[in-house]
Amino acid sequence: MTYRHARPRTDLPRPPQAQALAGSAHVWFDTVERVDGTQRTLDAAASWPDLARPRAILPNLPNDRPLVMGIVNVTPDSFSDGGTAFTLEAALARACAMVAAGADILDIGGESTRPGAQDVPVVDEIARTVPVIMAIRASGITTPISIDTRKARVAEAALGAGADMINDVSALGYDPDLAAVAVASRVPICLMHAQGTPQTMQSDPRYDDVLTEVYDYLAQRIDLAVSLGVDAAQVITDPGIGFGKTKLHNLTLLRGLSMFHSLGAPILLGASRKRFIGTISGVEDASLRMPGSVAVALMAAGQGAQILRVHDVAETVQALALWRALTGEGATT
Ligand code: HH2
Repeated sequence: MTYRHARPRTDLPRPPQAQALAGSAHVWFDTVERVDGTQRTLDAAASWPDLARPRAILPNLPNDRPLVMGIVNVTPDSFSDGGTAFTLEAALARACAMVAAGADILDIGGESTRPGAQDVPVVDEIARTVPVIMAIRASGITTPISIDTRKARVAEAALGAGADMINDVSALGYDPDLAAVAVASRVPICLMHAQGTPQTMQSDPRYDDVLTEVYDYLAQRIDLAVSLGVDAAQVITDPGIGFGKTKLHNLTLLRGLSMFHSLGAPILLGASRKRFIGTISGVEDASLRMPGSVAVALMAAGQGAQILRVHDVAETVQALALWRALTGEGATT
């Protein structure tokens, strides 16, 4: 297997041979590292035009800057904010505040997938998420909504209530019917890597080479989705930070994140408030991990990630506004 890794840069001015990384207005590359076993070769960016091609994300959203996806967990037990948006009123208020703070997408979830979490029955997950989506739409908010679920029936109900995208942390591995929902609705679907299930994933995660193994897995899941009738242009990929990964696995994936552009799909990254941020910064309380989360979001932005899934929308939007002003072509004028 040969891996192509566009080396991301944001410094200015750009040399004439610079290419926009996956259509980014801020991240560019002029070199692609080709890795085949132990052999490493450097190619000019122009040899690989697919790496410069803009990715389709969601209609009416820009695809040349990182989008901020605000997390609304309608759960009693999510790892950092469980119970804080568990009523309809609280979830709606959270969604409205995130939109006012500049969220580009809202990700509504009714089942925690934190390590050790138990499955939530379909009827309960629908009862948690669908009224929230309906209330958001009834309030006049048109911001695209993603439904964070592994289950076909939940996705179907959420799309019927006004959701625009499916976020499946099992990458079609949990519910065999979910692909058909994506095919029929034609909405974007995020396929995320996880090793194991939420019940088992943090017991002893192991990889020989985490970057290439996660890459290979996502490539296989994209192929599977396409074989089931999903349009490749619908697929969004996610390396699954914290899902069956140690601190070192997470850091390796973050450092190598831009390699995932060669899968041809937009990259979604969900690192917000996760354990490795607390471990590295010495902050045990997950709700206090905003600064570390913003640091990781900026690192991901610098690698051309298209969607950043975060709890702290206002802070991330502010950080990205500065990052955008300091990078990108417009920054020179
Ligand atoms: N992480 C979580 C949930 N959904 N979806 C994607 N695509 N990527 C992620 O990294 C991701 C995700 C876990 O975070 P959170 O929703 O805050 O917690 P919980 O699962 O406990 O509700």
